[in-house]
Amino acid sequence: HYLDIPSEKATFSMGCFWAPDSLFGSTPGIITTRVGYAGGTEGLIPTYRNIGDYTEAIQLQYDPNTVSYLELLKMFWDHHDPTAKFKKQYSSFIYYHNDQQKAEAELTLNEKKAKGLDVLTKIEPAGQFFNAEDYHQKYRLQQHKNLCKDLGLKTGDDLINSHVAARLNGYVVGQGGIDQFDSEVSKLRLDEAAISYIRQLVIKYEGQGLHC
Ligand code: MHO
Repeated sequence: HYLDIPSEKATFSMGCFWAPDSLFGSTPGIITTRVGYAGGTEGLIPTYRNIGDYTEAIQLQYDPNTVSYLELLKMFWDHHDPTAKFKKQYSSFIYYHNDQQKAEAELTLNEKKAKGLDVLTKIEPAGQFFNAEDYHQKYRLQQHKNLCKDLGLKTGDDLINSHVAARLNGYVVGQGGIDQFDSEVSKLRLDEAAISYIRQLVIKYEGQGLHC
């Protein structure tokens, strides 16, 4: 059972948080995901409408024996433009949870800079993470209301804590691809109707990339 698997946290900001939620959700080794707000002024309680100086962030629970932090960092760098100037809400941040993550984040940042890239990414210690509103959790999956209902995903907490929700939030937009879906589908304990519904979405959207 996945709850017995050793897990670590990773927290990234890389623009609108819907896309990395799907990107990482179907990545092997990711256990659960949640989207929220990080990195702002202590004492301010951020919301989507009143985000203050927080960034939209994704927090991952991952199994370090299956996916390394360096692999997650590679995905972080490859899936947003760290040289683009945005307002703070969409700015590029790595929030590290321990000294090793900090060192590896700095290593990869320095590699980018050594290539002459004007990288704006900041590396900061992970502070308090505020969950985003329920409708932002597994946003792509939530567009399939009947599927969520059939899977018993009713509340924001259901969506945050469910491994299956994390995987399907990627698969419904084609992330992970059909071969990976077929190879892990038996572990997800879905009924036949759900499997064929999701399968046609994976096939339809595979390779089309992510957007917000
Ligand atoms: N363009 C998107 C951004 C949402 S994101 C969670 C929208 O406003 O619908 O910041």
